Amino acid sequence: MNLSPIPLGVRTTCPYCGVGCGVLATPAADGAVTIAGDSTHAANAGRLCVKGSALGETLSLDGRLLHPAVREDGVLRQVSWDAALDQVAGRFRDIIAEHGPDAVALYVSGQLLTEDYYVANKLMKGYIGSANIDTNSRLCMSSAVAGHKRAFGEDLVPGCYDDFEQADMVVLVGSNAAWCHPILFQRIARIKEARPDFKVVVIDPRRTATCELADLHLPVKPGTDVWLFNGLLSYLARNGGVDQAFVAAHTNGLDAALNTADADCADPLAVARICRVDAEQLLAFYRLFAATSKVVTAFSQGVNQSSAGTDKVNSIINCHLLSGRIGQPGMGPFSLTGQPNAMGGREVGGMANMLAAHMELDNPDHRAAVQQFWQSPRIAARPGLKAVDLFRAIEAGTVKAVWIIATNPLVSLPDANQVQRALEQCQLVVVTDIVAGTDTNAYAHVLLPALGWGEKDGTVTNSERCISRQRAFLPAPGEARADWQVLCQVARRMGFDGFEFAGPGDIFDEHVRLSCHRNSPADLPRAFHLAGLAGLDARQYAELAPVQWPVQAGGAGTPRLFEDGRYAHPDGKARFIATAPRAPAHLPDAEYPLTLNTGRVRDQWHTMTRTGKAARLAGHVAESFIDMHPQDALKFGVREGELARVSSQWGAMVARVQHGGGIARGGVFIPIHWNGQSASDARVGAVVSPAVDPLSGEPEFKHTPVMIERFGVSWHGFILSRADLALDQVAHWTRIQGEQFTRYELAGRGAIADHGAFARTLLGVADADADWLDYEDRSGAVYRAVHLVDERIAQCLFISPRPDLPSRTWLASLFAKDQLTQADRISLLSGQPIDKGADAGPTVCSCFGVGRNTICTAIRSHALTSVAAITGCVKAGGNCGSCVPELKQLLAATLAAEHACALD
Ligand SMILES: Nc1nc2c(c(=O)[nH]1)N[C@H]1C(S)=C(S)[C@@H](COP(=O)(O)OP(=O)(O)OC[C@H]3O[C@@H](n4cnc5c(=O)[nH]c(N)nc54)[C@H](O)[C@@H]3O)O[C@H]1N2
Ligand SMILES: Nc1nc2c(c(=O)[nH]1)N[C@H]1C(S)=C(S)[C@@H](COP(=O)(O)OP(=O)(O)OC[C@H]3O[C@@H](n4cnc5c(=O)[nH]c(N)nc54)[C@H](O)[C@@H]3O)O[C@H]1N2
Ligand code: SF4
Ligand SMILES: [Mo]
Repeated sequence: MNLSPIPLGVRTTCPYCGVGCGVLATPAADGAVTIAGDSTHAANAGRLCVKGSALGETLSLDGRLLHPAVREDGVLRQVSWDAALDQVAGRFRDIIAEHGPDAVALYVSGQLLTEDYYVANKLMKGYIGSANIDTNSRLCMSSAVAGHKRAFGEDLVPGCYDDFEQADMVVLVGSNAAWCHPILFQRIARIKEARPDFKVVVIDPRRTATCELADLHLPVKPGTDVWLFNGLLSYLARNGGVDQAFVAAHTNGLDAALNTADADCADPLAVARICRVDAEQLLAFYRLFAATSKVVTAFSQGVNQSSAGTDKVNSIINCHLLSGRIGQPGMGPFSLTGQPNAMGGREVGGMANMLAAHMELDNPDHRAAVQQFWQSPRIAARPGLKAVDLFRAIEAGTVKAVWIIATNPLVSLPDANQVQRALEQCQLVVVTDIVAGTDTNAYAHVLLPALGWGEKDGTVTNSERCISRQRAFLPAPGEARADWQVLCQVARRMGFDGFEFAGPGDIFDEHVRLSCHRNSPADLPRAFHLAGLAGLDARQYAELAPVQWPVQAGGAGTPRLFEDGRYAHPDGKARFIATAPRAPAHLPDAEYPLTLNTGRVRDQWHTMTRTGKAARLAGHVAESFIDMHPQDALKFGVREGELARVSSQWGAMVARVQHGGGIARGGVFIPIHWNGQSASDARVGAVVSPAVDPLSGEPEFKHTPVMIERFGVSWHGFILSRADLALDQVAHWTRIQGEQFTRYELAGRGAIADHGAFARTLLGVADADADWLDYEDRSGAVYRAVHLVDERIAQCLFISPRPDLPSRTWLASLFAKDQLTQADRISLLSGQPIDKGADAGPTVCSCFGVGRNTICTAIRSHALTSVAAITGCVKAGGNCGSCVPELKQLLAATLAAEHACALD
């Protein structure tokens, strides 16, 4: 019998957020990959959010960096690996010989695998002998790390996801989990459904999708969290919220912390005024917290990314210590990690002020222990430069060579124009990436192609300390190599031994052994260790099942820390930290009167190098936007749907104004994702303040004083085109990936003398005989053109003096047709579908491509009253569930509108 082989899925881990979901990937012979959730992985039990579900659509090789290249006379030329590696090793060696080890740096990423990260850190700290290795985790988790160390003596996340199930209340502080940690959020949603008494509190200046689940939303004034939690500490102390026995036995420093809290925050009314929240609501939160012993306080970038980020973290932990709500099921502070391996990077000490395996750079015994273990020629003697300072040192010329791996700092660092200046004049910029055209790559002297997700092997650690394998299921494309391998090859060429690893399993084993090295109570104890994973053979490493560290000698993981009340400070106690509240580094003034907050949208990942490839993910939020209060828009003379320019003392960007995000007056919110590849000038990093937290060095991404003004244009337009276009001639453009086309939103200045000629130039249609239809209205300002090839639509362009252009969703549907009908042609030129139902509106459900108009029509015409009914009717929300919070909003809004009509 001739049976075709049944494709077997490969178990791996999602490369996006810190929830760390298990993925089952099944490649087919034609290269397509079927993606499903891994039902055996505890983080997600088979579920995936929309980004995870769309992973298969991001794996094509177009746009990939496949060969090493070196810049000669300003032009990048493909070279052999040998030539590229010699170049990197040789120039690093020369610069170190001339200027010392601190003249070179690595800037790496929480998206590296633990094995890659381990090798990078070993090379820099143990062999080059400098600690100038920092990472984008500086922009992300460093305040949480610093807060954990101050409170617990080591960077330890006490709890686990199961604590959410066991809790009676979850407080989400500065976290838009509905969009940023969707699978964890859905888990909370299911708990709430099963137990309606379960309380959810959201503390966020914006009314985010996460608020859909909230019993209470405190829309705090940005930057005021320390006041709020100091106020809670003070309230608990005065209202019977103290676990005296716990505080006495297991903590230090309460008096100082409480005195500090009482000094400014003893009066809830005063706190409410400062935090700009309703006093009754603030008190309601304090009472709820006091009355509920099983509370998890989960926090993310609204906490960490602040010039008081570390204090924000400790002000939260203080409240859990005071009430003894830590180390037991269903309670504790919980830092939500951002990147898939934010935690793994911390295990290997990937930041400039850490050493490997939770040892400390400023501890001479730790330095000696690591050097002894590595048998390395040297060990960095002092902390290196943190990210923002590192790029300043590059601009100042003290750091002369930088190797950037798996991060895109030209987009993601604050004061991003400074990063550009730094890289422009740096002697040697090496970049390892998987994508050819990133904003950062444009400044590389050497470009090295890395293996991407699905091609590489190693481990990652998620928010709950769970180590999971990422496994390869695709062949290596082009000449791409694994990051660990490239690092080892450069290290060997620099003349260093200690980098003879046969594969990631070997590196993992060394990492495991270092975690156990001299790790005993009498020697150099650390809570972090992986004793139970020592000596795995190749098969055991290949089959490694998810496990939470610390991993005991028998192999058992540890879901929860501090159950015995012992902390990692030498006295075994946790510490209260006095957190005196202070204002953000830069406050609005007459010149920059608004406060810029930045963050994420549901369907994009960071600088869009991967999610930007999936048409399914582009429809939800197609363009960058400036969300603001309608009255502020009036005040500053900008209008919803039109472009505006936002500027700060550091830089400027342009995006479209919108309302509806629940932004209080005085604030604007702009997403972080758009960059020089996806828009002409929407890079918000250029605007963001480089102020940092003095302890953690984490930038204040959420609080920059800005000005907003009209971005005056005389026409608006858009193009859908099967071919990619270069659009230098227009004042503003955004590029959006469609199913079978690329969409460009455009705006321009000045009168267009000859629309036909202008359109043909933009679309690159030189052939006078091309199948070309166009229409110009009598005013001569509204113009439409369609270019057909073999009866199919190849390109279309619409221009108008107003931004109210035809529906892109409707036009997109024409690209699926093999032949346009006469009716299609007529509607194209009249700029509207003949069948009005053909306009689905902007995508809400990305999995099934269901638009807002479709959903609202269904709600109205079928009198739907629940999300389940919407799903039953139009499928929306029936797969990953990421759009459920928005479906609830639409339901409420549509029902409210119906109700209002009924009353009329
Ligand atoms: N879709 C998507 N998901 C992601 C990512 C992505 O790029 N896209 N990235 C991942 C990464 S690396 C990270 S770090 C996480 C980030 O996850 P989150 O931290 O949840 O996301 P952000 O949108 O950066 O910011 C969270 C919220 O902080 C609020 N905030 C701003 N200022 C303050 C303040 O002063 N106080 C309080 N309490 N809140 C404030 C903002 O309004 C925002 O809603 O997301 C991860 N998940
Ligand atoms: N204004 C503002 N800025 C922010 C934030 C904010 O909230 N506001 N958040 C900050 C935070 S929390 C974060 S985490 C950062 C994220 O910022 P970045 O790290 O700069 O963003 P990514 O787009 O994830 O960059 C990852 C890069 O690595 C490449 N890559 C992917 N896989 C691999 C691989 O396996 N190997 C190699 N070598 N390369 C690979 C990708 O193509 C991409 O170019 O942004 C920060 N910047
Ligand atoms: S929640 Fe979504 S993005 Fe995050 S790990 Fe899970 S599937 Fe990936
Ligand atoms: Mo992050």
